[in-house]
Amino acid sequence: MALDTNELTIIGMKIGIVCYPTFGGSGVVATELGKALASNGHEIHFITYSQPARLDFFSENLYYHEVAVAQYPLFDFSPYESALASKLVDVVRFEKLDLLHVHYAIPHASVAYLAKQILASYGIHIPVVTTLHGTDITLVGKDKSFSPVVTFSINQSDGVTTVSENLRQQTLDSFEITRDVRVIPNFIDFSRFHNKSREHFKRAIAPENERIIIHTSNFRKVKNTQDVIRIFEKVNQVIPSKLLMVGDGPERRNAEELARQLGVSQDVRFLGKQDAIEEILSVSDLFLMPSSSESFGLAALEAMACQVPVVSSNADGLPELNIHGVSGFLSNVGDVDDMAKHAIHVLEDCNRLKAFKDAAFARAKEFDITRILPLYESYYEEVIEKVKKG
Ligand code: GMT
Repeated sequence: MALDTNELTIIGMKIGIVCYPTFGGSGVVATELGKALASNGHEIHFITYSQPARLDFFSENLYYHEVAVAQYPLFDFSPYESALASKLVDVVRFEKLDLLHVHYAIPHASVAYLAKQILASYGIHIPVVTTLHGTDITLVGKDKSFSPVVTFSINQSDGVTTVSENLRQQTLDSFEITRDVRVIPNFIDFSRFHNKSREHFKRAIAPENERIIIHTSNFRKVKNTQDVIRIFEKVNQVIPSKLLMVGDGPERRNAEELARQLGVSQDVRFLGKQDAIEEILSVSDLFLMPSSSESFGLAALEAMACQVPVVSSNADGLPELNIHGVSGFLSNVGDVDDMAKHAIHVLEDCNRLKAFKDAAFARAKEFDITRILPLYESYYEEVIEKVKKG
């Protein structure tokens, strides 16, 4: 770590990032953040149980440390937390990290606390920043079997961020928090997410020039994927359309079943998990997100960055992203009629659709990674300085 005396900012920090390496939003944010920090000259060490899905290129500043959990006949449940804590101790000591940034409270914040205590016995005081992403607070974290640990590990972190003001407020309302919590919203990297016109792909999906509606998620209960099908069925009666369902998860089967029951399955394509999501978004006209809970709505931001307006619920942090009547529309959770009405309004007129597409893109620009990255960098510096002063 070096000090740039002109700017008085710390450059070349060594940061350990802990996250879920799968397709979930928190893992995507953590990975994209690490990649951007690496491009900005910081040394980034991912410490996860498998290679993060979007860590798909070589950079001299990026390192990956796999957490391997030993198997033993006695273990009904593999002790992942102990393996992760031991790995954190090892990587912090030998790579001489300046800070650990853990994403998602359970179990990463509590494991970071354990690692911090062990490291203190070596005389190392590693600052820990915890980023809360949503369900770790709004769903899982509130469960009595987790809440004492969640409360304790948030309070013991040296810095805590949430991805929206709503999530910050829910954190303060749901747990006995004794420290300040900073809001740093989700972001988008426009070097990847921009409209990549794929006319041949559009023609293949919508040969009669139908409108293309899209939903991407992990098909969990909170995503209300059956509402996506219900909304589509209503829109399709008025405006000939196709629906692309991207992603996979426990609710996919029910959504497929409902599409058959409502007689729209011939117009709905379930595409499963897709890496090149920006190419599919780029041929789409409207994004549906009827979630019952959504701390921020990263998938909606990715759509907006590809000029796709959003019809969503008004759950949690969504109104902080989707501006009603500008980048799309907001409705109460479960109000399928209202969402269908808004979708038809956006789609029925070409000029209006174009205006919504432009406005969605302009809104997404406000979350450009070049605006959000400095917020994380200066927060890290603040936390490192605070821990140094004791
Ligand atoms: O959406 C999910 O269920 C995945 C989840 C995660 O933590 O992986 O996403 C949450 O974090 C994203 C990134 O910060 C947010 O944009 C999502 O809104 C949030 N999901 C929910 O709150 C349901």
